[in-house]
Amino acid sequence: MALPILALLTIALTPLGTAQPRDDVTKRFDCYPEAFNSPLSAADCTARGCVWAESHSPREPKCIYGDNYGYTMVAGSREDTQNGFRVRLTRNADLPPRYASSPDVQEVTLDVEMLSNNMLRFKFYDAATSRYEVPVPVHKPSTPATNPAYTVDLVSEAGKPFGIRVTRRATGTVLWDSSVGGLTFSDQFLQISTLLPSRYVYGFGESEHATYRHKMDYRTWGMFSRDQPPGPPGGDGTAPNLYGVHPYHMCVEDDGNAHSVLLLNSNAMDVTLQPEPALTYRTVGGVLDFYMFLGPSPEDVTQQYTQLIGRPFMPPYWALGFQLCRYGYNTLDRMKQIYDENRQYDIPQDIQYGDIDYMDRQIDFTIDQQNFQGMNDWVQSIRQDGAYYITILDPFISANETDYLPYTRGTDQDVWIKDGDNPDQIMFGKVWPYLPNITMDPDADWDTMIANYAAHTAFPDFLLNSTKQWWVDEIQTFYTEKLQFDGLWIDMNEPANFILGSVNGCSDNQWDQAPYKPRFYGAVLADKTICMNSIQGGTVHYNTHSLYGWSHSVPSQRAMRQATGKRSVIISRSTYPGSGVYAGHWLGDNTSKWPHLHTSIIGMFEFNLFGLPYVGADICGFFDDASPDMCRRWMQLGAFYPFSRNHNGKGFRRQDPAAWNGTIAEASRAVLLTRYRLLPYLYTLFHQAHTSGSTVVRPLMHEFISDKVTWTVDRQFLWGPALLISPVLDEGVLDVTAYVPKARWYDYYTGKEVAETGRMVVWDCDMDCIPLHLRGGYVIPTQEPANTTVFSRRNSLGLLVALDAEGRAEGSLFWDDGDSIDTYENDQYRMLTFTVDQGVLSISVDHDTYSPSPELHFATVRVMGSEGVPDDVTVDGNKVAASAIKTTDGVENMWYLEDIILAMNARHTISWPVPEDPASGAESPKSTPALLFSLITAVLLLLSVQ
Ligand code: MIG
Repeated sequence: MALPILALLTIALTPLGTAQPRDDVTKRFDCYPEAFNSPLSAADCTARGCVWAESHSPREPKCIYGDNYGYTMVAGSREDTQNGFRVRLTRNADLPPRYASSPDVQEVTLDVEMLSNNMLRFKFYDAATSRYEVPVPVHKPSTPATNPAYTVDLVSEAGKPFGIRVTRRATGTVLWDSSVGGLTFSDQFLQISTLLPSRYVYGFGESEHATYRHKMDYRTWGMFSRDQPPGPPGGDGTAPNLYGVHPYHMCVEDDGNAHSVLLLNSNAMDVTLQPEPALTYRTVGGVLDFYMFLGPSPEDVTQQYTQLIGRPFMPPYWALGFQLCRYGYNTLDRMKQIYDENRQYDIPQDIQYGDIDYMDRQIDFTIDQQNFQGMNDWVQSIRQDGAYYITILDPFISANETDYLPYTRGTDQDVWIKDGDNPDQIMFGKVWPYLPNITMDPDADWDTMIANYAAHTAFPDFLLNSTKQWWVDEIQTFYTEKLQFDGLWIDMNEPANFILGSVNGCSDNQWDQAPYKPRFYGAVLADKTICMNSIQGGTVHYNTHSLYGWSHSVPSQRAMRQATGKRSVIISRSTYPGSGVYAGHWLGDNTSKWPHLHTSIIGMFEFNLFGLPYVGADICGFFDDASPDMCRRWMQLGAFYPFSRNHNGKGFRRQDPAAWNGTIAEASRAVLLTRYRLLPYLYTLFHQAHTSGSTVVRPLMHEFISDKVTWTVDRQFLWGPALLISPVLDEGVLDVTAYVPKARWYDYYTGKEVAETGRMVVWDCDMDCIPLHLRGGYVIPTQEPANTTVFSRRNSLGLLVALDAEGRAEGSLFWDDGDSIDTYENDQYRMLTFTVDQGVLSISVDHDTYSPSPELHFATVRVMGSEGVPDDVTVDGNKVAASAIKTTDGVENMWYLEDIILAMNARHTISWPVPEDPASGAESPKSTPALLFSLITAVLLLLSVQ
């Protein structure tokens, strides 16, 4: 008995182990973040009212906040509000101003709202002066906090800075404690720091992170939307701020409970992750409006977050198919040729794209009549193949064309962002196109080209209703008159600009010359975008900049639904919390290099946390030439991106599946057929994301939180709870080192059970291999694949039944017509559930307001993990011939039926005899260790809360 008990102890100890207190770190909150790359003197520091302290390591700040820095509570100011309370804070009188040009707000108000049992909000604002607040709608829960999972205390002691403290009631863990000094609330600089309960922090974006779990070594991440390809980390280990902004992170406490925090603020900001562990936010405007979600599981956290910011949109079924794109087909003939070649190789492909080269000189709403003449005819012709077409549109509109109606109509309707220095004039930048009717020097460099030849472009102000309507109308007109496309790809909406600020540069104003420059890429805020004092949405672009992509997505979805009458799909480069309601996201202009396979998994994890599960990277890489082996491995990985698109930059070597030789086409076809086979499962996961906010691509940690090893796994991922994907990510490697969490797992291809779990394993993996495993306890619906989903959706379905240790499994299937708008909301869908227990598989119809063709049926059922192979199986009460119960040589405990006909429209039962349930016996051999395990767990739990 000794051995099993030891083993149980180890299992139980790992999840409950607590963090080692770090005595090598002092609590240091940086009072001089500007000095990270410049010398600083003690005098500079004390002049700011801070404390000079020699640091122990180069990254540690030298100038830190003392206990007097911040605010104190105004005595007696606490008052109850409808769902919380309010207090007033006053800035310590002896502090010098933080920045002379940015007056400190002397009295700050703090509102605490207990929004539900697991959601709270705390907001610091200036009750006397209205300040910018993010216009993204949030959906506060209507359920009051009757039994909150948290308590909120105010730390207000003499000689200590004021702070707010949030504690998880169940465990006593302090989730937030801002009584560490440094609270600053000035006009253009706001800062708050908090201690964190653990060093397991995930999220914040958009940046390319080398690991999913953050490094807590004073790394500082800038957040400000930017036309910036993911690139190499800078000297301090951080990488540039990219296209979107997500001031949102999840923290997993040392006992495995998770919480997350949103700072709903859209100004340029940065965050520093510190070893205490602690977190500092700095932003250059707005208010400090925090929402906290108590989980307690990572999935709960994501569901609560998307409850607030909005659940992700439901993609049409075809948007889950494989997609092919490149920048620089340059002619319709070339696009056709590549499309045809891929079809000759039988590559499953649902979507063909047109990038900006289809346009006349890259002008929105035009088609190049020389090189893409006949494009719409061709687009209509590929529908016979079951294929769909997505087109690109950029936001900016050329102002130098004659008879260009989108511009003149926009001007008539007053849709443009205005010049901050001349508010009745349009703010002009320069992007595309080049001026009409000019001769260009072919040898000119980029800056000269832009300076001499680029046209003036106006930027639509998508925060205005008039602009939204104009955009919807322009898309409708383009659709009706020129091109009937199915989905829309919106690019460059950071917004990107090829010159700094505007055609006149930017004036010396308080927005472009803000006193604090967060740690973002670019020397000034207007770098690669428009001037910060431009007038947008009734305020300055300084406040709204990072909302541009979000505001562009909203009318884009409306436009596409109106034009097509269908659900359609939108892909946006720039995103913000709430974007997932309208759009998906690709991870931007990556490079054809091996490390970008790995970082794409981290990017998918992050966007699933952010509520944008429809995400993927450019398969085979955007910049540079891919190598055949890399592209082959990337096609294997990319076949499991929810948004699965091979996209390439201009001028680089072809990298579509048919580009290489038959071998890569074959390999791509094989893995895409696997994807298509699994689409009913993926579609159901999207339905769950849409209705309950769960993730689609899921870090292992979300399913195995009690196993701390999973907290750092970012080279493997799950689809939902049940499918584990362990791709090869490195050059020249023919095996995969994977972590297999404790559960029953079955090889997807063979049905063979994985022998050893709860440890790292090494699987051989030749160039055609991508390991896939099914988790015991789940039933996964499948469908015979085809080259497009139009055809695969007519094929027969199947069920993969992966039994858990108790012989049980469950699953579901969401089914509708695949492309109507809001089928769930309009009650036009079918929901099947699958349960297996005691040798009985029931297929039940939980919801039936959509009826598929009566032909549609389940034809195969595969049962993995059964105790031996039954000799007697009944389907809907009819005994199956023994010869119809199939097995595979060398695979134990797996059997399957083929060629059965179980109509999707009806309920069904399949049953087989199972050996008597050992757990039901009074003195069964299994019950003793199980009991011991529960006892030990209970004792350890008790110990851990001391
Ligand atoms: O910088 O439309 O990220 O996917 O192919 C060029 C051309 C603008 C950037 C996008 C990329 C797209 C490209 N665009």
